[in-house]
Amino acid sequence: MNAELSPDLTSDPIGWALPPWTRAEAQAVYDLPFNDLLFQAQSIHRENFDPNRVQLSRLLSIKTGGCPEDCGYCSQSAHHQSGLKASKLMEVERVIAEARKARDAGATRYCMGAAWRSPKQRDMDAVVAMVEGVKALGMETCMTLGMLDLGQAQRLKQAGLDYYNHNIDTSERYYSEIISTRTFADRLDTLSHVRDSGIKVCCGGIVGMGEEKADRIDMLVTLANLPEPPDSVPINMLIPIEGTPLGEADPIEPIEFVRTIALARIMMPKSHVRLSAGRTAMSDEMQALCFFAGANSIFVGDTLLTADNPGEDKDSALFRRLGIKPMEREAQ
Ligand code: SAM
Ligand code: DTB
Ligand code: SF4
Repeated sequence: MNAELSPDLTSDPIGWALPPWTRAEAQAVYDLPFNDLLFQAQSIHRENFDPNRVQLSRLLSIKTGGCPEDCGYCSQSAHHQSGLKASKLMEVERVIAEARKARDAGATRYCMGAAWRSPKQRDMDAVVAMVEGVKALGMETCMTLGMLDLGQAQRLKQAGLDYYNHNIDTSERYYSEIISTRTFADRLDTLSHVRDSGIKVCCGGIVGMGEEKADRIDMLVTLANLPEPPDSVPINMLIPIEGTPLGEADPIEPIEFVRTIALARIMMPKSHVRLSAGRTAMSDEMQALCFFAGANSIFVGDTLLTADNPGEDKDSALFRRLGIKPMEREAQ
């Protein structure tokens, strides 16, 4: 490793963790001996967060399937034959009732996802009513509805939306291998509309789509070098879905996945790093390593949007064994 790029392991860990990051600097960190990488990540984590608290988010698919986009990983794309049944936009009252159940089970953030390229103007009233209703329950609100123009972002902000999830998914170089119906630049445009409207950004990606190590590193470099790093960084491990182009993808090597989490923590010290999709395929030990590497948020509940998630009993048993407690809601 180039000595100049080698992080100084003896200095204050946050001293060198500042943007802008170059790929070479990020790669030098990613390639550290595993114990040094984890020690750095955990040290930075402790400077910024309670190491034994993990934030709990709950997902709901408010509009499932039939999506016009062709994302190669997704069960909801109309371009693939995943066998998923498409449904219409859910009724506002039902969304609020589901959110109440999630709140009573300990979730502090409610994330509503729709299989849209972007919301139609005619859907905005219902979506706004969902934000207002969930907010009134005392939960943080998050939505992921595809691309937004500035006006739509401002309207959601006015309704009280706290977070908008919009992932860059992978590196700019690999993006067109996975999605052809929109570009990496389209993603960045929506992210700037969200940021400019004052909504907090939730943005991350997927690991295990056949990408190279350089793609994982470049994805994190792009995120860390945004005008502000995202408040929340979901790192998903691909859930291979039968009938999609990535249905037969080889699983990511677990240590590579943990390195990706650690690098995200080091490059974005103040962000919540979410150990997102794919936990059903992870051992408890792998999840424990991810928490040690700085992951401090998860999705709870039996289902993500369409795919399985470990469920409350498994997660509370894991938390008990690890001495982890749910994070309180952030003060508003
Ligand atoms: N349609 C909206 C969009 O694409 O922005 C929102 C919903 S989309 C399902 C949200 C994110 O879920 C995607 O950007 C992707 O990162 C993640 N995701 C979808 N399918 C996945 C899978 N099979 N495995 C892992 N992550 C997945
Ligand atoms: C994110 O990064 N992961 C969540 C959330 N944002 C919307 C979605 C995961 C979806 C997993 C596949 C499914 O449930 O269909
Ligand atoms: Fe549609 Fe989002 Fe799935 Fe892509 S990831 S196909 S945009 S629902």
